[in-house]
Amino acid sequence: MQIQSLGRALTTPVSNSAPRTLSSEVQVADDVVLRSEPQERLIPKGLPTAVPSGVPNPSPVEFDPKVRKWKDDSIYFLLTDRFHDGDPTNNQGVNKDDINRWHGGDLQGVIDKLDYIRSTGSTAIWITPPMANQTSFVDSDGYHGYWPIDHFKTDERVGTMEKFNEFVEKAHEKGMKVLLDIPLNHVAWEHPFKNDPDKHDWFHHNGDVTDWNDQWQSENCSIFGLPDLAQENPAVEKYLIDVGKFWAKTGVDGFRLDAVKNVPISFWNKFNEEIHATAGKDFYLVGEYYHGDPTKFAPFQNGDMDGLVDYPLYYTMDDVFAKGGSMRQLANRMEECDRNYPHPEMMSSFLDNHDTKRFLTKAGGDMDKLKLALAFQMTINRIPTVYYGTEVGMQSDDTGWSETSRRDMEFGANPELFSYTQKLGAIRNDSVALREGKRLEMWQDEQVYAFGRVAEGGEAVVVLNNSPDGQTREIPVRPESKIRDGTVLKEVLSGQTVTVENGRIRSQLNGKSAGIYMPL
Ligand SMILES: [Ca+2]
Ligand SMILES: [Ca+2]
Repeated sequence: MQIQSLGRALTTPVSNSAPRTLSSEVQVADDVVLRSEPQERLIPKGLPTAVPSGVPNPSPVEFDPKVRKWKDDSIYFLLTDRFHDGDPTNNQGVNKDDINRWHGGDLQGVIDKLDYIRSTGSTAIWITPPMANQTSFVDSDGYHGYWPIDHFKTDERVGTMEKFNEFVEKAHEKGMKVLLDIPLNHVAWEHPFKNDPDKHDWFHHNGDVTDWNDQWQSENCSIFGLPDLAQENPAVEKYLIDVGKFWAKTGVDGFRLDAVKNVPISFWNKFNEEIHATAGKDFYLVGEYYHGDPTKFAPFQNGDMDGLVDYPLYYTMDDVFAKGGSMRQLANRMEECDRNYPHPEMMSSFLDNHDTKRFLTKAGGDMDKLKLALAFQMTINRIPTVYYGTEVGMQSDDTGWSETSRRDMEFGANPELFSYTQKLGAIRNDSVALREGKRLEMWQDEQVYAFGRVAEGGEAVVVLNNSPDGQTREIPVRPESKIRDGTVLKEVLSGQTVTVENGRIRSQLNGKSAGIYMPL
């Protein structure tokens, strides 16, 4: 969550949303089998080990989402309220003419579109928090999910807990993982704990953050007056760990942890350790740390957080691909990030999200810039996250972009771009080199950047031309590569072939385009 996720003042209260006790865990567990053992409890009933007929399977990558490693996945991130309205009967206060109000999207809508999501090439779905949210706050609604008023129940506008369980089970049946977004920094203004005299010390009382560069303020002050939880209080720590265990037991495959910067790292170390102990070491814990300095990220991955959303790389992709900066800047940033991140392959790359202007808008609507950036994102050693609508060219407004980045999904808006996104997804899913290979620098100049991906089972060479004009480079093969003179490489986006000569790959690329070369 970033500042733009928030509203401005208090209005309509949500009725009697007292937090449930953890006895609800039993209720949640009804849809899963073998509840006696924590690890087995996480395996949904009827999980297939092969691709069912009629299910789009874009790749030979391991189908079973409980077996497939997260580093082999790619993530589709959607705002449930803005994706698809599959059940109009749960709509309350819907006003689709107002970008800040509820729009009616729900878990049934996501279930209805599972085949669509899978067809993009994505193998995991990150949804915004489904917890019960404060209805509204002055001129904004809690449609985004980051104003929890009860961490232990779903929001009825999003769907029942039974519907949530159905969503997780059906996503798994189609070979997709579920990444659940959880806000643990704060609660909504009207959360019943806020005015409970016994819970005064559950919150910080230091006013709002005024200096975002002050780490003490970031952790101990409020964001727009949202009651800021005191995670250093053992009772709060236990409560939030119970929240995590509650949702882990629904069978989801990981958490996206909101506002990591606003909570002490000591809490995250404890929380993540406990969740991994409950849900297994492969349960993906990825944090939102809003910072551009890669040196800040290592302590989290050296603790028990598997990955973070890669903001340092995001800023550089923005400078280079959207704004036409030098490819040397990108190469330098990749080197810096990979040197500082203990596990770069577990970091999550992104071009845009619900807290940023959409990439295509920053690129002035230039589709070739978006395609080039997507090609980079899908071929580097990160878990790629695609924000809903990117695949059909959705844009924000230049002003008011934080809200307009969250417009209703426009299915089918740009078939050509959709097809290109699908192709990139399939190329990544089909290639063990692109998913798991060691990344090797091969070439950098102002316009062109090239790197290799080398794995036991294959390799790939990626060349990116950021110039508006066509470019040709003769790129030396790395000694670590099995590619030799006479090796025929196929450029898998165009289908053209090139033969390696004199230890070099001759790459001819149109302006703002990518080449992904693989041995035939
Ligand atoms: Ca609905
Ligand atoms: Ca805080």
